Amino acid sequence: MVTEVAATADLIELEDRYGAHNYHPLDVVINRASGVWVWDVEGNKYLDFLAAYSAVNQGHCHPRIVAALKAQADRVTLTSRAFRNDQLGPLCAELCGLTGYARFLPMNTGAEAVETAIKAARKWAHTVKGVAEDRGEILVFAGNFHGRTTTIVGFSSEEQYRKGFGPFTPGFRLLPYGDLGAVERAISPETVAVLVEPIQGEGGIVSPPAGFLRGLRELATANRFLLAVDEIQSGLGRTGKMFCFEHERIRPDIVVIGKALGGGCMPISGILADDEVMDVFAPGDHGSTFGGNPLACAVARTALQVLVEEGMIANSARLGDYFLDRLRSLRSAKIKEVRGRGLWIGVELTPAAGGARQFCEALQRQGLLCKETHVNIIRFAPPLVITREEIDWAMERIGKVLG
Ligand code: IF1
Repeated sequence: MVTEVAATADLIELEDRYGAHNYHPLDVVINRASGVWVWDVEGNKYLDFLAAYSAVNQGHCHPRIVAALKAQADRVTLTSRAFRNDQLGPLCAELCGLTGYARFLPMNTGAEAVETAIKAARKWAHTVKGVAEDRGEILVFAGNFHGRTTTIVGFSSEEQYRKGFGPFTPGFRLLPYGDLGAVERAISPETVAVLVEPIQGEGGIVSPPAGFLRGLRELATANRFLLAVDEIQSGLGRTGKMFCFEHERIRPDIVVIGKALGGGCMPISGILADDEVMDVFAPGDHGSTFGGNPLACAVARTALQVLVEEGMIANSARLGDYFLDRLRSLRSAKIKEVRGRGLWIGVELTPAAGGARQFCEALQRQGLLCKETHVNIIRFAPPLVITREEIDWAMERIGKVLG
């Protein structure tokens, strides 16, 4: 097969010249991918250790997911919610069967699903709990990342995400992550919900102290506010369980999902909740043109099936432990800490190491793609279909670059 291949430099130039400059990507131009591997336009092969920030947990171009995409694309792709389609109902039912929640509300991007959780919590507090309109307060945590809308960046603790984008939505209170005492002191009759990542991804793969989520659950129940857990990145197998909150054996009132729900093919997100919360939405209260479209729903149904049927969640637990052990046994003066859960691992470098970016660039030259977060943290999050041999292959290169 002869394809026209533009040179890397030309494609980068086009993007830099005609695209907005809101990213600083590694200069690798990918045009093909399969499983854990991707190829650039020059034919170089790389192991993908980012997995599109956990949106391709099932591996790139999973054959069953791509087949579902193609089959559905030939039938019907979009109806809007003004009419019904034959994929949304089955997806909702399958998600509820898998997770034990009563209802699912579909959106497209993660940020939209978080916005949906915020709207649900506020309206629940107003109509069910009796908090005065425009008074509800949502508790959030320093180091959070929940998306890029103006409401969401308004409660970010990261200066860059906010600067210049105000004025912001009121009604959020920022607390130290992992500090149950601070949460307890912040609770008032106007507390609507707590919104939390079970592990902070953008924050640097930061786990709260054991018992934090369980403590939030207890405070939410005792004080009658909602526990909303953002599982957009941590969910769908990433940490070795379907949801990260399962490690603490709790059940949130709202679960926010996205990313891997679309199997790396389609943007699809949403919230899971029971009737008391979901019933606050009446026709016209909320929605989205593309939300619940049959193409995304068909893909999501298959994305969930392969995740479960092909043992990807167990693989994440097993190989995550293995990978973590191997990284921890690296003796390197550059490494300050190795942490994570399942196949979601952060390697924090010492300040003296000179920043994580150069190591990501060095790993790229070795055939391994990963991305720094903040200045000193390299994150490793391969597709959940990775094998032990592929981790060994990666470890050889990581050892070379960090050793
Ligand atoms: C980018 C970060 C990761 C998320 C959680 C909601 C969203 C995200 C826990 C919003 C999105 C993405 C966004 C992406 C990079 C990525 C990211 F570095 F920016 F923070 F993964 F670590 N909740 N995370 O992680 O979902 O609206 O993007 O679908 O470039 O902004 P979205």
